[in-house]
Amino acid sequence: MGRNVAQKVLDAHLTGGRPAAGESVEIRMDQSLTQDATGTMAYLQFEMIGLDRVKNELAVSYVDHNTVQVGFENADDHRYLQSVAAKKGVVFSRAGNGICHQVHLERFSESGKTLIGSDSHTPTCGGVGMVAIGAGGLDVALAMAGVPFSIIYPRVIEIRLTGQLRPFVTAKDVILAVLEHFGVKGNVNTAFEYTGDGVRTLSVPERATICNMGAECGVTFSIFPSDEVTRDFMESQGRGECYHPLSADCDAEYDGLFEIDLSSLEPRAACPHSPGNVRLVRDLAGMRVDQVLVGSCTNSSYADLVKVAQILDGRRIADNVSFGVAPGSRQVLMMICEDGTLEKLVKAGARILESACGFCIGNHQSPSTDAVSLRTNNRNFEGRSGTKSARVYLVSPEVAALSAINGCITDPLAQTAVRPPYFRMVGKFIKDDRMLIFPPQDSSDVEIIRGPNIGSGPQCRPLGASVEGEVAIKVGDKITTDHIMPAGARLKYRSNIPLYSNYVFEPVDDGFPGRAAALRDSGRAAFVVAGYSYGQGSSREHAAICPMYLGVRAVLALSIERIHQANLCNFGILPLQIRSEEDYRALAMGDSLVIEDAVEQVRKAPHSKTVSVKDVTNGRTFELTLDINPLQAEMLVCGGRLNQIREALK
Ligand code: MIC
Ligand code: SF4
Repeated sequence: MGRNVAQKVLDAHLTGGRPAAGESVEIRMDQSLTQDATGTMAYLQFEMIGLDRVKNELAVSYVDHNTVQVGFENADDHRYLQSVAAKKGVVFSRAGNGICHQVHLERFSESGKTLIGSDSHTPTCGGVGMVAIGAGGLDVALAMAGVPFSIIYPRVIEIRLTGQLRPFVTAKDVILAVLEHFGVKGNVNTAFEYTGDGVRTLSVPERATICNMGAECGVTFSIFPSDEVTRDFMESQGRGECYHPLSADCDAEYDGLFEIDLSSLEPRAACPHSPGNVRLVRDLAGMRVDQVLVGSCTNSSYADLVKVAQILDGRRIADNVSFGVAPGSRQVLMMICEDGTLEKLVKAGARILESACGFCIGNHQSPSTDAVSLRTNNRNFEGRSGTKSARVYLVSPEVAALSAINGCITDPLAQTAVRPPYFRMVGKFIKDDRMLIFPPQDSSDVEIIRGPNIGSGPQCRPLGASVEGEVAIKVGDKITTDHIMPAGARLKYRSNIPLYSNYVFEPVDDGFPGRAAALRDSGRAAFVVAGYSYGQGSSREHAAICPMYLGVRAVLALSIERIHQANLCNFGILPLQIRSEEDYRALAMGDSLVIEDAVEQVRKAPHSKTVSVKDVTNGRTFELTLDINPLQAEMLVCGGRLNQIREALK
């Protein structure tokens, strides 16, 4: 039987397990990336593992999230990251060099390779035919130590593209159509593979936009074949040797099919407050907008900004709109400086923002109260912009630019005032890697610099014979990691676990840290009860580390998203799946729960898939699903993956 592209890359990197959908397998990860907000913890944990140098082919540490530097904390993080990178053999991408996914695509991606990154949008590099997977910082630290990464071998869904996009219809509209169809939940242990004649009509940055937002569906990764378009892109980056042709066998099989006719697609928008809440732009046309922002790892490529500038050329941003543009990388910024694009943007009234995550993570540019904000990024969770009452719509750069001129959401297909922009892929990008610092061969005299913001790595306690405690919070469906561990103004505490823990569940219930810590200090465990899709969104392992620090020992949820489920195991928190909505309703805040014979039950879980929990308050015993592999069972018993590794090294 033939193999598809996803399977070919996975199988070439398989180090353990059977390559069949649903099986637990181990994959060798060639490359790794970290960003600063997850990176400090990743390198603190890499240090705890005790190796002198990284062992994978390429490790890159980016600084792109915390670049606002109000107070000393961000800069302390940067200094630590730069010094630990030099010490451990990691390439360091300085603040100002751009957003990790954009820079990695431009400067390091290689078709047919595997990449693990401590950021959920790592799959962006699937645009050149990489299996690129987002994970928690500890999993990336382990990959840097040469440890294979465990995943469930995904079922591969074919997304067949036919036809060609019409003017003003974009890659963003393709992925929004995918999100409309698949939604933001229920796609775990799945990969999306793009096929069909339409593929060759899409440039690499367009393919990258599509792979980037596959993360919003919750898939493990998205992938395109590697073809002449990929070759031209690599050559234009001066890296022709990183192109390797890759296509599916003609008799390759898939686990499902979704067809998109690019020619009949229309512009779309993801409406508040979920990337899965997709509607046609034409149905929203006329809505007044207060803010328009172009940027983020989804839509900040050179092509995106050139097209925005063409639309704005000779025009002016509407008086009621604040318009900002953040180029995705220093390369993009240099390109738009040279070709006149920057001038067009500035003349139209754009506020030029740093090449960084910035507004996307709520670090700045929070909209005004009740504002409508149109953005080209990938997430519009409530409050993520920094303004709880704001309504964020996710759109293509083209729709953003037109709406900025008109002051209201504009359907590009229903207007004739502005001609469609045109972009032909350039033959040569500016290649200037001077903001990358390559590690010295001999780092024996490099000193790791730890300012006061650099705390220590996480310490977890082993699982007790039985676990007794209380439901310290009960939440509903689609609780994102932004709800569990807010970013924005709190992002600067990422390197300090005790401090950051004071903000666990802040947007939902700010009394939680106090209640959980009181239980912990009286020797009892805290339990979290949740609905469907708990932990969707980012890869931030702090959403597991900080609850662990506060004494949470189990999350009981109707379903838990992939990366978060792995992070919970990594930090010794049992990810228990509630089997029915009736059981969910029966569990109340404040209930006393006991998991008897916890160690024994967890050790049996890889086979039994079951853990029983007694609710002492209402006298019921619940059977919950614990879907873990034997490695995870042991890490839960040891009190997390780090304890397990250190035991093994003894
Ligand atoms: C995000 O887009 O939510 C982030 C911020 O990039 C996160 C990582 C983090 O929380 O640091 C992600 O996507 O994993
Ligand atoms: Fe940065 Fe936003 Fe991309 Fe996350 S989604 S990596 S915050 S640009």
